[in-house]
Amino acid sequence: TVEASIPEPQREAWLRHQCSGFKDKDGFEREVVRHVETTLARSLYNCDESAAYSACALAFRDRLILEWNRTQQRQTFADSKRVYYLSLEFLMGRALDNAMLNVGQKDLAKAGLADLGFRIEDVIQQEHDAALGNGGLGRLAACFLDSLASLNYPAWGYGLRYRYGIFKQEIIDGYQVEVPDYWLDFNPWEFPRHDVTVDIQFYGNVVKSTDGSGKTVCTWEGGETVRAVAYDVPIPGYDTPTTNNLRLWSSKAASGEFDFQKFNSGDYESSVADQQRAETISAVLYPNDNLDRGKELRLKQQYFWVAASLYDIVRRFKKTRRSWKEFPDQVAIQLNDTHPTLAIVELQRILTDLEGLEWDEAWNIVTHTFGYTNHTVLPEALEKWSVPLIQHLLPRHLQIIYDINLFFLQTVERKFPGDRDLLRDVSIIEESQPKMIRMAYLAIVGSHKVNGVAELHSDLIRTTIFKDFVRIFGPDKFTNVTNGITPRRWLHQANPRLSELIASKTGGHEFLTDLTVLNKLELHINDKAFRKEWADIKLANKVRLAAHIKTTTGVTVNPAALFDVQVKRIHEYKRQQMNIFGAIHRYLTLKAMSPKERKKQLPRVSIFGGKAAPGYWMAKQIIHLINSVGAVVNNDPEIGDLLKVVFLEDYNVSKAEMIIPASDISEHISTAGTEASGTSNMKFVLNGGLIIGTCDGANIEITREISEQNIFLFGHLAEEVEELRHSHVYGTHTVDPELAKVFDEIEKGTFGSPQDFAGMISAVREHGDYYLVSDDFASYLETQGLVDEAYRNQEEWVSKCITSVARMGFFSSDRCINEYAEEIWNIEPLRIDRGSEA
Ligand code: IMP
Ligand code: B1N
Repeated sequence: TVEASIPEPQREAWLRHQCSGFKDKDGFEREVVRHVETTLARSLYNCDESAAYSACALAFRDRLILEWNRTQQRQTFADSKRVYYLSLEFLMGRALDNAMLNVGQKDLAKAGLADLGFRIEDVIQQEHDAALGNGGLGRLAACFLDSLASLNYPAWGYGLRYRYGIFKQEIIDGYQVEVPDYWLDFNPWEFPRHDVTVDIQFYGNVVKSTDGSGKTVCTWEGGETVRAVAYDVPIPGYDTPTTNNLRLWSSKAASGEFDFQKFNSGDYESSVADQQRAETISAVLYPNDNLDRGKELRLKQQYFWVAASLYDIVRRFKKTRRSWKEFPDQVAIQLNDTHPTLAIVELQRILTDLEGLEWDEAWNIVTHTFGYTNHTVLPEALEKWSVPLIQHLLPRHLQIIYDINLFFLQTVERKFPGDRDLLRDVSIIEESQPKMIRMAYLAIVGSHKVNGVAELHSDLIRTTIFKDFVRIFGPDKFTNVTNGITPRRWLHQANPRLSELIASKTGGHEFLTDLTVLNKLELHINDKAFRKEWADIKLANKVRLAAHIKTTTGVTVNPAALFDVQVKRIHEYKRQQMNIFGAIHRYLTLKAMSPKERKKQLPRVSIFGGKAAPGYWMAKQIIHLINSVGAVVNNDPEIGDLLKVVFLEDYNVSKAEMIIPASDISEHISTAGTEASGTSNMKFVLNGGLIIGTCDGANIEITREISEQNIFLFGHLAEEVEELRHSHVYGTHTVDPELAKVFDEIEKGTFGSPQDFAGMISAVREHGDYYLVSDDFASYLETQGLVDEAYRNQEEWVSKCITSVARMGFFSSDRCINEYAEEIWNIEPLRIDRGSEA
């Protein structure tokens, strides 16, 4: 037991004074007041909401860390297999509400804060989002951490502790302006581990020598070192004491504060410059979503993070004193996209160069340890690193990559003798100028499983970008794990009233740990009072969003109008341009009507939100057009409530928690075959909203679960896309006539200077309409008409919403994590006892 590890003479004293955290409201209040007075050094008389937040967060943090300790001890003593989730992004959002709900003490905290003079909602709002991610990929990692802890899996996340997360977006004169997101001023959720450090090497050169037995040994020498310092973030499971760890690495100069040698010799500036250069590595998150730009600093981030994490994992494994061949029985490492692919090379380097294993034995361990998740088929997002850059930064790793490739190509040659084209096509090294390393290929070759994130996506990778690898490795290496979302944050926390209503109809909160329990809702579909309560909750959520829209944009919207929402990263493939063209079309249609006819129309609010990558010019044009259309439409007295167009500034996780529950219809309208999965589609439906969408990503599986009756699908199918693109370029391409009217109006200057939007129009009219906006436009408009019609019948509409929610059980990230655990990681849950008994 853990107790037995404390030496006998001191054991009694340690156990007698063991901390246990607060147990009741009184204890909670005492902890809050203590933190206000001592930790924060504030007097009780000037404790504002922000101090109340800090103290409350510290009280919960103390609780979490006790359970964190117990969990880590238990996992260490049980000696069970752990999974390590390597992700460059963790889009966590706020932690306090989640911590309170997961440990089951929100009611207690609410009452305690009320005694001290605060509303819990206001206190929660004080927290700055932890925004260490761009979008879906980063938020998926955060949902996975919640599920891993809630299901009691021994699991760690590894990432980078960026000083600046994703930028804050301001809209000034209709344009996006980026403001740095400095979020670390006060962060009670992280524990610095100044004793857990790893020195990471860069540059230098490789020296070959022979050891006593005549074996060639490669040593990586020289270069510079940067120090990685661990910061730990506790991840509480829901309704379980299991509290897992997210370890984030921060970079600093390896020589400590600054180089004393240089300082003493009068070179103060350069010693500070060294320090700053080291700190630059973890300074900022790259703000690109689904785009690879091949920047040297990004490669440095990747290696820094991967090397520190692997050092930590290997050190932990070595403590078990097991033999190396047992490594894959103790350790599973999941690569969240190709960003951590260097981990494959690094582990091979550790095992051969540092631990002295033979190549084949080492490679066998490596390939049984890693799994690789692919998240995109977009060519511009598939990572490639130039050979000269890797040669410069990581000379030994480049040699190992060449060896991995050589041995791989030899097995291909044995299996498909003489197929030179195949060898060229699957080579990890692309024979371009300069040569490039194809990271996805390296990840496939170095992993035992490769998965896509929704059925269509997994089919597409098997039949297109990775088809040759399916021939080489066989089909079993490639699998699908459809994404999921945590119902704790995305239902219980974001939509507490709906969560309580569901609990009252399904017999308690079991649905939060087994989402398939939602199917009990279908039994109540004919209960009029239930449907009324359901509709009231949706309206209340819309009223709250309307208030937010009013204070942030000044636009008054009618909560009874249909709320049509598209919030996600701005990207041409996600087709916000089609949505705003559609809104313009609606505006023109309304303007052309007689006042009498107009009166019969259904009022609609078009709500947009999302960030554009700072260097993505077209995405920025789209934001500008949305705001320019809003400025005209929202101030047109003839239109009034019938159409409003708003762009919500700075879309992030905490805003999503408010926006999603207020949606009637949300748009998931990517060109078929481009959105790997999408996860907000799941969140919207789970919150009682319907979808208008294309047959893409997880929309397809959502349709299968909730039935075609309950979703508004439109547009061309993935298998038609290639042919259409071809015909645009080589055939005669004419713009859809309704879309042409929209373009005419923009070009007349109705929404400001037409030059500002010329790029968006010419992308469709002159440059091949790669995203099929024109091809899908008629179908899109028609389907939006069906949405209007359906919404008029509110009874029907609410029934559709309830039925859909009832059938969403499949999309829990718990189901998804269980699939990874069984099919890829081969790990078992490990339960921890509640209470102080350790
Ligand atoms: P690691 O596996 O050495 O990185 O340990 C992770 C964390 O778990 C450490 O920082 C410890 O706080 C905790 N931990 C690991 N092993 C033990 C143990 O035997 N007793 C108590 N805590 C442990
Ligand atoms: O990953 C999500 C999916 O639901 C989305 O469909 C998919 O677009 C998203 C490079 C990415 N794929 N690739 C990225 C992000 C940052 C970056 O630097 C690529 N994001 C996705 C979860 O599976």
